[in-house]
Amino acid sequence: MIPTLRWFGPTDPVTLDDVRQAGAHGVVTALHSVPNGRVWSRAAIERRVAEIESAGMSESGRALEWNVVESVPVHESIKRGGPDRDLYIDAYAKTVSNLGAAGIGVVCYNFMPVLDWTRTDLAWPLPTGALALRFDRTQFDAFDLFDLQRPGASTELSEERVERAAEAHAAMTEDEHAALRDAIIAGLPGAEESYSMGQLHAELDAYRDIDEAALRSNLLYFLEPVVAAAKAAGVRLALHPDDPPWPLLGLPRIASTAEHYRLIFEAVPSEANGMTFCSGSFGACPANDLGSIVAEFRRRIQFVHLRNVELEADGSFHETLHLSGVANMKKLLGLLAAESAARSEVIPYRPDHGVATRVDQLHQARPGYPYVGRLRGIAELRGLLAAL
Ligand code: DNO
Repeated sequence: MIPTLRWFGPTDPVTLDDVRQAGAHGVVTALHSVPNGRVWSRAAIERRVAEIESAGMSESGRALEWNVVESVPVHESIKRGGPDRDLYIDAYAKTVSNLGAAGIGVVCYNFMPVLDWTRTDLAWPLPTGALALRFDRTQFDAFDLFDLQRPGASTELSEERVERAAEAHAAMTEDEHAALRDAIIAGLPGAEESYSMGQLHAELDAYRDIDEAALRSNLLYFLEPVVAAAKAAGVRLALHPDDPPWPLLGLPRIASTAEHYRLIFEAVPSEANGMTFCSGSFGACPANDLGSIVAEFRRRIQFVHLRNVELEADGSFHETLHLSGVANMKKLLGLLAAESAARSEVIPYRPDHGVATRVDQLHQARPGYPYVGRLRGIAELRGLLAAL
């Protein structure tokens, strides 16, 4: 398998030298400055390829390489099935063709409506004092019910959850309210959208008539032409699971479980229609059996995110060190490495997120993406693979 690290482009305080020196052979990045929905031009892609290759040698003995795009964002109009979706689908297919022409083989994307990945707390102290990301179900409910005041929220949630959320809401200071709101709607790294409360209401309203079946049919409508373009360009698409893997704010979810992926692969069987296996996203739901997801979809897995979570009694979870938590990394890496060895195209993986260590806390870093915490992650994962 190919070790990679995510790099957010020229504005990232973590540099390509840092990426090489961490032991990554590949870079996972995107043209984050291109507005969502526009075509990524061949020239802009080639410039980024050249920038990465000219950074120097990786420990593979070859130049650092841009292996995976994470992500080409899917425009909301495509997810909602809007009247102008064909324009955006066409632009997406062109971007995929341009990426393939530049030799980039994997495109990671997600199909979560409105919000990309979501956490409520970006600095949750672990017992050692390192800071991790956390999703607190009660705090999220409190935001939904009392801050956003989403119509329908109180009827969807159980009485007990509403009561607990009311208590949590009343106990929060103004600063805590603001931090919670920011964590949820300001957009975490890689999420190309952020919203004001008014915009969020409008976005949610636009999904009023879209249930799980409608959202899935919008995904399949998008996949038909885009998978064909990917196949022709030698690109494999890799759908990232929902994070967290359950509905939020009354919005449907269609990539949270093995059954969800089965439906997608049965409908569009082309091998260019693949999965990003994310141990942390799937792992946040105890009903997801990580080993059997890898075993069932191993042929479809084109990219791997490795991180770990600890589950809390009420359905909350927090992120933790790569080798401790619900995911048995030894077992998962064993299965993934065997699959990778059997292929002509080796599977790229990256340590997903990392805790903010004391040193990281002295520097500016994107939530979940501090350097030292991820350096520890990639080192532990490479060590485990070497031992296997
Ligand atoms: C979080 C990432 C996500 C991921 C997208 C994929 O750290 O895993 O932002 O990149 O959901 O499109």
